[in-house]
Amino acid sequence: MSNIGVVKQALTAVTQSKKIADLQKVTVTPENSLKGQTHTTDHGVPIRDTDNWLKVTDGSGTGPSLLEDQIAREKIHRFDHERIPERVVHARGTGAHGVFKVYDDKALKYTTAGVLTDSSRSTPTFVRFSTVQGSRGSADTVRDVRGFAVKLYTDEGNWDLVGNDIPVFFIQDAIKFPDIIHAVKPEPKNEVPQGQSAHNNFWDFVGLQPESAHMVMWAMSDRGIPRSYRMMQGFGVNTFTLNNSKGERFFVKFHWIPELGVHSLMWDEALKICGQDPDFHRKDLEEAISTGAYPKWFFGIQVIPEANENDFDFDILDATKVWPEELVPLEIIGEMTLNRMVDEYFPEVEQVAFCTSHVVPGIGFSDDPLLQGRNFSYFDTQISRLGINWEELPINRPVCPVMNTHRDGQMRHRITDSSVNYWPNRKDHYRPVPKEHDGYHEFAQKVQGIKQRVRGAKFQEHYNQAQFFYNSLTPVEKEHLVSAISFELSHCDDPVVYETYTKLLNNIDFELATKVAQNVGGVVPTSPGRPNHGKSTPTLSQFYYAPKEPTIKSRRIAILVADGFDQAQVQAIRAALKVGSATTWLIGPRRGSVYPKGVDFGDGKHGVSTDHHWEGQRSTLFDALVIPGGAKHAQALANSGRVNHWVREAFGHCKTIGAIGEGAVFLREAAQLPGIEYATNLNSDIVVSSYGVVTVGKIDLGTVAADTLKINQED
Ligand code: HDD
Repeated sequence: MSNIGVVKQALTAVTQSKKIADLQKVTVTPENSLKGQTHTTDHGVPIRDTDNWLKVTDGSGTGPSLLEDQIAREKIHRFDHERIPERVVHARGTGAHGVFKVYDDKALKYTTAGVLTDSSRSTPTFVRFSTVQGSRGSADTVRDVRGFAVKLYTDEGNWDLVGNDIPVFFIQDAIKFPDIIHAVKPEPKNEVPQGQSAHNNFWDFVGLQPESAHMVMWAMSDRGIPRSYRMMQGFGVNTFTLNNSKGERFFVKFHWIPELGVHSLMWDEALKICGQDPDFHRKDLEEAISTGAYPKWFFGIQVIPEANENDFDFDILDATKVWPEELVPLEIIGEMTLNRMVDEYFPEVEQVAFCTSHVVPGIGFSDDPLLQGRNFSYFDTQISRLGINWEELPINRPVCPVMNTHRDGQMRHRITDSSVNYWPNRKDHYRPVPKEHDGYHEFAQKVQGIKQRVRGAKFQEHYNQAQFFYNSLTPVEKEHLVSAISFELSHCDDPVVYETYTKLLNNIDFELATKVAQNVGGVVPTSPGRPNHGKSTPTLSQFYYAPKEPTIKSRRIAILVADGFDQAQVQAIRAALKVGSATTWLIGPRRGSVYPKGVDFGDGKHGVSTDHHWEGQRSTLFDALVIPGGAKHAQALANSGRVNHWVREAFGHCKTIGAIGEGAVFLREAAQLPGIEYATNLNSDIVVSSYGVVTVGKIDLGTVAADTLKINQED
């Protein structure tokens, strides 16, 4: 068994929950019991041969295949029907199991929901992360919004909190959802592009629908290219409500904040990873969970008492607006940890189905017009994807009792042994919960008005918060935003589209509009479209979420080696990084044995196995890089064009690079990282230079003839 396998087995014990126990009832074939089991048909008949179709043959082994072969027919027919419709949005994703806990009962003043107030509970959860635009087989690291959908299997039923990694949405009213999605999806004429919003139709739509301006800023910021699903925030986005035992109602927004901080890829990295490892985020989640680096999020709520609904200059029911934390503080009340990957993708990740309308007692909806429409849409889409009995599927069914008069329909699994299937009935089956007890009840909201297709007055303002977000970014985040919008608009070839959008940008910020317009040939403004209000907050920049103590937990660190590397140094580095819970990966000239300093090449005994060949895994797939000493090894690195590119690329992506002795000479003389100071002798033990390049002069670097390290000019 591999190391990861051993760790996985050891971790299984701590990842049990009511939901896992429930799923194990249908996990009929745990992997360790499969060995040696007999192959059967679906109707259970053991079969002797699953490799050859029944034929009429004269003994030569060839001849026409017979349709009467029910075993072959079953195999092919099952296969023909393996696919179900992919999700109309968020088709590409991955998922994991976990647990949710609250710290105390502080939220009792807002809600009766046990899941939010009972600290003795460990509520099982399943989370599905996703991209939005691409189809099921698209790449993970595209620029896009990320879905963050959480199913909480509470004692009072399932609560689905179906959010994103961005706190606002493109549109205010659900009736516009088909328009925004048609616009962003591949164009109808040619079905391009895949996994991209960089095309005419998306920018055409958002240019004409300015309520999207705020979310476009977020999506084009570094939030659109997360480093990992584990390193992004999650937001319920819509305004929900909480009800307490006194009959009071509060408006609420839900937040997830990652323990590891919010981190992004560089755009150049993201583009390359799309090709080098399209499953980068899926694998990242699996690697973290299987090595015990369980991803964790803190859970927070922003709460507004009903009486204060109208106290703000924005409408708190408008999903294109955040509630600034300076106005509505974030209260952290719990946490969620993901601790178990799925056993099989399809029945768990593909069949999991979320509905915003699934809430539990103590939680309710608001008149947020986006949420109201979502509450219709999700149930409907699950019927078309999975059929009317989708809630009976193992991953979707609650861990508390389910009992009602719903019956029949395709793929019904439950058998209810009752002679009545209606209420009221003479047998007193399916009695609703008495009023004085628990059970879901709607808040008695007074509603009166005129039927109209309209939006509230405050819904008409679209730029204040887009500007607020832009103002809150650090200079480097602003630079990335300019580059991102420029990339996207450069992919639009209709001048009407990029001219319209650059004009719109001038309503957000003059400098932003000018830079983008100059880059893409848009309309360069001569004066601001509207004044910049100058307001900002630290809480919108992703730097705000850096962990209090810097951590390398679960980071992937490459150690570049060639024959002749210093093994003692590598062992020391690996041990030190393991203490910080990082993973280390030896990258060498070949996957197989590489021979350390002082050992004969190919001696058959002292080789060290590398994890990857340096062509096989590029620097983009790692967070940092270490180059140990060893003269012969450093020379070999210097001679490889690929290695030089590897190291320069890591440097270009601002990755931390460490080098020791001859490794540092290689950096200085061959890779020639610009503007860096290096350790040059034994006395300058360690030099931390700009851009996170750290060199250690364990040896007198002066003794290594610099000019013996030459760059291979092929690269
Ligand atoms: Fe949605 C899927 C998030 C608005 C209609 N949505 C879906 C998923 C996420 C979101 C994370 C994937 C769930 C999964 O992993 O299975 N959607 C959002 C957020 C929104 C939002 C945060 C704005 C606040 N969505 C929205 C609107 C509508 C929909 C306004 C329709 C009126 N969304 C759907 C859907 C999907 C979906 C078509 C496709 C697959 C599914 O529901 O299960 O019904």
